[in-house]
Amino acid sequence: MRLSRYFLPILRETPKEAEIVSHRLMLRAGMIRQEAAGLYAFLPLGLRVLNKVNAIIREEQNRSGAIELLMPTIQSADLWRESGRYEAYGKEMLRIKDRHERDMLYGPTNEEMITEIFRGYVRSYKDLPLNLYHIQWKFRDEVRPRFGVMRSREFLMKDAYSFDLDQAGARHSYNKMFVAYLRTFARMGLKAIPMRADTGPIGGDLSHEFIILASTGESEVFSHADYLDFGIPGADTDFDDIPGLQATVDKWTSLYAATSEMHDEAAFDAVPADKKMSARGIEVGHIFYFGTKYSKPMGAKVMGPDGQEHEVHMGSYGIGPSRLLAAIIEASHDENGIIWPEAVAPFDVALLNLKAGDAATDEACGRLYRELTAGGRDVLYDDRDERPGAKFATADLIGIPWQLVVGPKGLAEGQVELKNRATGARETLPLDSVAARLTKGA
Ligand code: 5CA
Repeated sequence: MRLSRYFLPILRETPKEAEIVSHRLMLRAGMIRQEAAGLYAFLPLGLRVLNKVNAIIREEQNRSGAIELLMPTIQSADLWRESGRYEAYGKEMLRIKDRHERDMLYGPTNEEMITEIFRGYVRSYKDLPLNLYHIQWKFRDEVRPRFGVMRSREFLMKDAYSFDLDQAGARHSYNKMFVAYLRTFARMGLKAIPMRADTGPIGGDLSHEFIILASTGESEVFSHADYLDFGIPGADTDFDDIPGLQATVDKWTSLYAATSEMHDEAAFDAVPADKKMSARGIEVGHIFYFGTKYSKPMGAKVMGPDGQEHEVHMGSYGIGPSRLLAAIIEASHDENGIIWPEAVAPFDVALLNLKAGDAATDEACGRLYRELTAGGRDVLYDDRDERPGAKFATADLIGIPWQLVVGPKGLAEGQVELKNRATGARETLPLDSVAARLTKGA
C-alpha cells in the first residue's frame, strides 16, 4: 500500500478526551473514530489489526474443535422471555420495537439464541460434544463507556457455546477453551493470567477471567507472580486428551489468582511475599460453565445412551477482539507510539523513501516494494513528499515492526537501513539482501 493513496488520518495533537494511552494512540494513529458515546468506526489501520486479531482467534477456536457460524445482532425479546433474562438484564440491554410493535433487542450476548438453534436440530448424545462460536457485534448500554474501544457500548465479541451430555463432558469442553485461550493470547504477545471470577448476569459457578496486567486496567487483581513465566501449551496439543488437558488446566489454576470479587485475603496471605502480585488488569476473555441454566427453561434436551432425555450441560466463552486492540497497545508502546507484536501488526514493513521524487530512491523503493510484496509481506510504502523526520515519526507512531529506510546517501553505496521498532536496533543491509532478510519463513 502506498501511503500517498491510503487513508491514514494521523492526528498531530493529543486528543483531550482520551484518558489512557491506548485510547490516545488509537485516535492519533488514525485507527478509530468516535461516532457517538461508546460507538466507534474502525478506520482502515484499525480494521487491519482487528482482522489479524480475529484470524488468530479463529485459528485457535478451530484447532480446539469449535465450529464457526454467524448469528444476527438483533434478537427477539420472546427468546429472552423463555430464559427469564428479558426483564432481569436491565438497562444495559438496548430494547427496540419493530414496525409491527414487536419487542426486539440488540444482542448483548447469545446464550438464548444458540440454545434455540441447538434445540431445533440436536436430538441425540451421539451429536455431542458440540461447540459453536461466532464473532459478532454486541451492544451493552454501559453506564460509563470509556477508554475508547476498551469499554465501548458497541463492541466485537467472539462468543462460543458448548453443549455436552453431562457435567464431566462439559468440564472437558471448558478445558478445551481454557487451553485455546492460553494459546490465543500468547500468540498476540500477551501474558494473560486465568483468574477465578464472578459470573454476573451470565450465571453458573465455574468461571475464569483471562486478565492481562496493565496499570490502566479496570479490575483489581491478585496473583502469584510465577504465572508470568509459565509455558504455553503447544500447537500440537491434543484436544481430545481428557486427562492431558485437565493436567494443563490444573497447573494453570494451582497457584493463587483472583479478581477482587473473588479475592480471598487469607489464601493470598499464604503466597510468599516476593511472589505476591496485587495489580490492575484488563479482562480480555471470560469463560463460564453454567450447567443447565438455559437448557432447562428452554427445553434443550438430548437422548442419552440410557434411553432417557437429558438437559444438556452448557458453557459460554467470550473474547473481546475490539478491546484486545486497546489491551495490546497498553501492554506494548513507548513514548513515540505503538509497538505492534508482529502477529497482529497492520503491516509488516514500513518502507520509508527519504527523498521521494529522486529517481534513484524511487527506483530502489519500487523494487523493494515489489520484492517484499511478492514474498508475502504487507508493506506500507511512505512515498509522500515529506521531511524524513515526519516519516520516522509516523512509522514510530503506527508501530509497524520493521522500518526500511531508503535514502540517497546509503543508496549511493548500495545500502539501506533496517530498524526494528520494538528494540530500536538498526542494521545496514545491501539492497540486494533485503528481500531475503525480511521474507525469511514468510
Ligand atoms: N456470554 C458470555 C461469554 S460468551 C459473555 O458475554 N461474557 S462477558 O460478558 O464476559 O464478555 C466477554 C468479553 O467481551 C469480555 O471478556 C471482554 O473482553 C469483552 N467485553 C465485554 N464488555 C465489553 C465492552 N463494553 N467493551 C469492549 N469489550 C467488552
